Parts: sequence; structure tokens; C-alpha cells
Amino acid sequence: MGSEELEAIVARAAADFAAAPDPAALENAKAKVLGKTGELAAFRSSLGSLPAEERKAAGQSYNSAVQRIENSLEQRRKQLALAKLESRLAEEALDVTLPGRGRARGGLHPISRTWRRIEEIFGSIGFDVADGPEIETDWYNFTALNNPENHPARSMQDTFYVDLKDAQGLPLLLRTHTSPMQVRYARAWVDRHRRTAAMPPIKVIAPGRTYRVDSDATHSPMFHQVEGLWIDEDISFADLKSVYVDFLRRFFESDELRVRFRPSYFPFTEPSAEIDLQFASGPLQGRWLELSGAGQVHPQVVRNFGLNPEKYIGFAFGSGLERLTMLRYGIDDLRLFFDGDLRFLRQFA
Ligand code: FA5
Repeated sequence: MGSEELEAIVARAAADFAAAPDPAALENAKAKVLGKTGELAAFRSSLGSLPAEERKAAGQSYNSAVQRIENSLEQRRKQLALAKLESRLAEEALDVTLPGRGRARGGLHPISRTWRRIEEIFGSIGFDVADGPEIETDWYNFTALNNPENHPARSMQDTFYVDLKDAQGLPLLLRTHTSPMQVRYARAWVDRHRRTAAMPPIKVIAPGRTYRVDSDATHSPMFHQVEGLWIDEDISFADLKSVYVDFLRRFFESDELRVRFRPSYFPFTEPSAEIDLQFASGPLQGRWLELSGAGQVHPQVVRNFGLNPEKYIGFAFGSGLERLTMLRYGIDDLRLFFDGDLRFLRQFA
């Protein structure tokens, strides 16, 4: 085999490698030229039979041919690897700047909407917003509110008790209403203004969660109330009526409301009333629903605030947020608020 043939093998190998479409075809082409029975093997074995003076030059030609074939093989291997990488990159290309798929927009729960609305309306007429504990002592929840020892709300059936005791050895409980916040807020207020000759008026709302052993279409074991309290030297039941009716008009965005103040009894107010509103639309159209308890704060409670009931007087109310929301949207079952059914909740988003 002469050097021309050797050059032809090198050229053919380079062409075969260049034509190999993938690594497997490339390895086949390599075996064809460099393998044990490949085209170069015969040339190599013929080297031994050459006369000594030709052997060296022939050996060098052989080595150079092998070297060049291996170079073109390596070059093609790199090309194929690069092409594979590029095609994978193109296939798996990700546009990281695109927004994620199916990202749903959240919305406020209807009770949260009511809560915010109440804070806005009362905030706009100068009421502070306060927050307090849901786990209460017997004193704040009952005694301070002039609630007699044997009142049914204290019974194990009406109230959720906690397996912990307060400083008096009485079990702690989940507050049954937001009214304890009247006492907490007023006492802190009085404390803060102890040295002030004329105490500034107390004007606050306290929205939050409350708990009772109650469950039907208009009662749930956990519900929300908002407490309102306005204490000054001359705040009367007439102020309660005007503030509350004005609140309802703004809350329901209507001047055509049918509101009823029905005489009632609460140990912590005297006189007391329950405030009812009539459904204007929806399945319960025409039906009255109790929204709130209210009244003029009882002198014993004013005393428990740390104030002189001869001088200070005012009103309080405690309204149900679920009830306000039911009336606003014409919803006939309060349990819908807590089922977490998206078909219901999406209507408010
Ligand atoms: C009270 O809780 C008094 N603390 C209200 C009060 C405050 C009176 C200040 C005077 C002065 P009552 O138990 O009626 O009152 O509850 C008040 C409102 O909470 C009800 O009108 C109703 O809207 C709501 N409510 C009561 N129980 C539930 C319940 N289980 N589920 C949903 N809402 C309820």
C-alpha cells in the first residue's frame, strides 16, 4: 500500500466522519478505518515485511495518517455533542419572563369585606379601632359586665371553656361576645388619662371573633361581632339611634332601610334594645333579622370602667358581622361563610 492510498484513506475517513449524522454512525465509521480489521490494519501489518530502509518512512506516514484521522474523528465528535446540546436547549427552552400558568387571583372573604367596611365607616366619624383577646377571663366576659352569677350564658352549654384557670381560679373561656372589650378599652383609657382633669370621650369599636355553643342557619359556634362604645358626659340613647342608623345607611348604601329598635334586656345596659333589619331582597325578602344588641351602658359597668356613673354616660352596641353580611348580599344561610366553597366565595372576589 503506497502513500497515495494512505492519503485516500485519510480523505475518505474525513468524509465519512463528516457525513455521520450521530455518534453511533461516527463510531461505525471509526471502526471501518481504525478497527482491528479496518482499512489501516492491513497497512500496519505490511510494515513489518518492508525493507529496513523503507520501514521508517512508511511508519511515519502511517502514524501521521492515524493522527490526522483521529483529529478529524475528535473534531466530529465535538461537533455532534455540541449539536445535541443545542437541540436540547432549543427543545427545553423556557421563557422565564412569562407569568405562571393558571395563577388565580385571590379575593377578600365577604366577612372581611364587612369588617373593613365597618372600620372605614366608624373611623370616618372618629371611632378608634381596638383589638383584644379571644380567650377571656370570667371577670371580663361576665362579672365586669354586671352579668349575674347564675346567668345562663355562664353555663357549660352556652360557653366554650378552656382547660386553664385565671388568677381567681376560674376557668378561662372563649369570649361569648366582644363586650369585654368595653371594659378592657375603657379601663386602659381611664388609666392613661388618670391625671387629666377633663377625661376625653371614649369612642371605640372592637371587631373580632366570638364563640358560643350555637349552630343553625343563623347561628354558628364561631362568629364575628363588632362592639361599639361611646362614653362622655352627655351621650344619650338618641345618639345611639342616630349613630347606628347612620352607620346602617352607609353600610347598606340606602336611605330606605327598615330598622327596628326592639326593647330587650342585657345586664350591662339599661335601657336595652335589640336592633333588627328587614331583608330587602333575596330568598328572605321581607323577613326581619336581629343584627345587634345595644343600650345605654349600665351605671355598674361605668363604675367598672373606673368612672363615676353620676358624671359619665353613654351607649354600647354589639352587632353580628355574619348577620350584616347576610342582609347586605341576601344570603339565607350563614354556614355558607365557613364552608370554604369557592363557587360561593368567588361571587365576592
Ligand atoms: C350580645 O352579644 C351583647 N354583647 C350585645 C350588646 C353589646 C348589647 C353592647 C348591649 C350593649 P347578643 O347575644 O344578642 O348580644 O348578640 C349580638 C349579635 O350577635 C346578635 O344580634 C347577632 O347578630 C350576633 N350573634 C349572636 N349569636 C350568634 C351566633 N351564634 N352566630 C352568628 N351571629 C350571632
